[in-house]
Amino acid sequence: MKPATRSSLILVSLLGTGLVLGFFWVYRAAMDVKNRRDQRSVESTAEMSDMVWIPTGKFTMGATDGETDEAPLHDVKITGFWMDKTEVTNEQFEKFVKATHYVTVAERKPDPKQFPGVPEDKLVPGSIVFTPEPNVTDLSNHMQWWSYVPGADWRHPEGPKSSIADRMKHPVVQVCWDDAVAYCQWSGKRLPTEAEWEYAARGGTERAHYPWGNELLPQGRWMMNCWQGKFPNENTHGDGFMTTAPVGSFPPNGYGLSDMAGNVWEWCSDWYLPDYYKSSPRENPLGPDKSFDPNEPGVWKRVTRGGSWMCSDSYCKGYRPSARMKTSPDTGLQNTGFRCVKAGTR
Ligand SMILES: [Ca+2]
Ligand SMILES: [Cu+2]
Repeated sequence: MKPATRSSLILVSLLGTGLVLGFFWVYRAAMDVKNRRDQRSVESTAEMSDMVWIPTGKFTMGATDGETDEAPLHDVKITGFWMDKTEVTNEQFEKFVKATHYVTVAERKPDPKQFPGVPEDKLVPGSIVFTPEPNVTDLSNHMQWWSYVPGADWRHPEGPKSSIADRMKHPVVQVCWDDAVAYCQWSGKRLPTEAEWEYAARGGTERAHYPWGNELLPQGRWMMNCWQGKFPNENTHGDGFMTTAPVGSFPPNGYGLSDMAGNVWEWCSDWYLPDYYKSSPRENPLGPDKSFDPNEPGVWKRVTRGGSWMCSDSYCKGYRPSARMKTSPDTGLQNTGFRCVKAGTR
């Protein structure tokens, strides 16, 4: 699904309109974020049984049958690394929060400096929740199904009345890039680069459409948690899940990684640049040193990968291994989480 940013949605929720006006402030906010680095204490809790070894190798990155930012196809060499078998769960994230008392961005009051002119009492913590308007027909405007909900955060993914009590094995959501980086640092790991992520997602297949091969429904079976029915108003949950699914509910790929397609978008370390592949290094690319999203010029964004429970074959196909998404680093969403990687040897 298309990205939405925390800052722009806070502004929309406060002002009704004013998006265009908002871009200036969003730009400033993004620059602040860019210059911020979380210094959290590093505590090693690496449990290798939760990770799999992704072997050194070479793969063809990108696609020619996807969006323009997936092209050109190019060969990339990747040095082997460890990767979490699953997306980080609510249970795992709770351990981190208990140990560090970390407060996620969604739980913090928006910085008044980013919203000049907005009364202080309107600046309340919150995050971005899937709230589809009835009878959406034009899918070009994501504001029809995303809104800033006060009190929404990782413990309350749909707002203050929701709970994760029966979802502890589900991926944590409503965590922004900064939160994900803080978790990775605490666990002695880091976020994957976009290239590492795609290499791992392909699971040893060569240019396949999906992490398991070329067929969407092998033997008529859903291989991932995505969206069935007419998005965003009809969710027939043919795969068994309305929103997120417990991690590992579907068969793992060739490297033993679960949910590399669907469930939640996963944060990568790279800045997003649509034409990066034209000039990216062919060995362990780390991403560009700047960001640009033609849909929201001025807002620096980080890459997310893998698609989510909101992606459908009739619309975005975001779960293909080559599909690229981008979100501003201070934005948490109900369909976005992460997993970590770690350098080393087998
Ligand atoms: Ca589903
Ligand atoms: Cu999508």
